[in-house]
Amino acid sequence: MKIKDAKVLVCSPARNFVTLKILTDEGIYGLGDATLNGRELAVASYLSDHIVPCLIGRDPFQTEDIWQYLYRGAYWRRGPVTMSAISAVDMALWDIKGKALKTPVYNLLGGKSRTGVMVYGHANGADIGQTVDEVGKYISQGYLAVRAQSGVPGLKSTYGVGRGQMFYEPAEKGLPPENVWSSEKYLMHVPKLFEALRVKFGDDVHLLHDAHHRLTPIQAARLGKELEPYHLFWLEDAVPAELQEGFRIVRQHTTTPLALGEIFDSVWDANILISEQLIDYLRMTVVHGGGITNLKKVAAFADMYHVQTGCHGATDLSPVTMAAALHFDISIPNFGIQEYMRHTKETDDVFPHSYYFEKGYLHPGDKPGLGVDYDEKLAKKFPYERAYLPVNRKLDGTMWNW
Ligand code: GCO
Ligand code: MG
Repeated sequence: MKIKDAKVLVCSPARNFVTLKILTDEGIYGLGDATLNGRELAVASYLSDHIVPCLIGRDPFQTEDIWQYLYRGAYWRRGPVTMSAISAVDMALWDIKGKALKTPVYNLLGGKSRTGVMVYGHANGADIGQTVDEVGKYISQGYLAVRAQSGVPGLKSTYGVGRGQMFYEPAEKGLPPENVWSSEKYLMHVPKLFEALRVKFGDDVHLLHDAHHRLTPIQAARLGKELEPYHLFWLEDAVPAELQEGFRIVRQHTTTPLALGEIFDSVWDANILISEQLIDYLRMTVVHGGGITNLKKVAAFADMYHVQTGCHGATDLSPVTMAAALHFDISIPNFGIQEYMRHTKETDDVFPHSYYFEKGYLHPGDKPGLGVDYDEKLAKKFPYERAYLPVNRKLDGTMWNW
């Protein structure tokens, strides 16, 4: 079997997605997700201008060699644009391999290690009362784990508080929206949210929270400590993680489990975090972390240090990534949890898929390959529209992390 052609497909069914479709001379094709929120066209160009010409004529079964060719062979390694492009190729090749061998991809990764993939949903509200109600809706839909984010008194808008209740779509059309931030106000508020949630729902439901890169290490340490009575499943992205060593401070002060890494694209973003056991969950994902081929290796390394996975699964990752993540999640030994934000109907219609939700778990389905398709005709009805994630400023106007 040989790769005959590859198409880079950009569409916007409710939000922008970049999809790679690799076609073979035997009529089998594979799909990969290449979406990088707010910078989509950079990856599309990387693929069509630089990668696709190098793929033609290759054997699609050579997932490892092609990965090395694109990673080492580019000379310029790593970075989200490069790694998202490599990830898309890798996903599409695993999809082809599964279809050619007539088996779901998880069977090529070691087979099922569990019956289903526990997921967490996103609940948010303008204030504590609304957020509590939203968490209740997820619980009544069968979710075993829910991430809770609430508006902060005195701040007009904040991360995680959405447009639409079951959805949270941070990217907006036009130029980047500006949010206003105060770590002081936020830190006073969050423990009250989790106290209210435990009073209302008791101890069984897993509760998660995302600080979205906004705190300093000592502030994160304080938050982790104050949240200990409410035993969170995890506190995510408490501090921007460029300085991995900074997490020693957080770790020494709190037993709240820590999750990190949705923006990581290489094991070298997390080698200290993992080997010093500074985190509990690694959020690297198939689409930005180098595909299934790379993530398998990173997960094996993490497993040696008691770090479990918790793959990023926001709606800016397409159903192709969600499917790839589920095949990965269900097969590896150190799976922790999978994020699951539901896509809109428009998105699901463009990407018909076999994975499904049942009683708190996602199941990849048993179609050969990844089990996702792409309706090219329908996708054409949703042309790309430039959109950006928000930027963030402190109360005095200083730029801060969003
Ligand atoms: C999460 C994330 C997302 C990101 C988004 C950016 O935990 O799901 O933080 O909400 O903000 O993926 O594109
Ligand atoms: Mg996050």
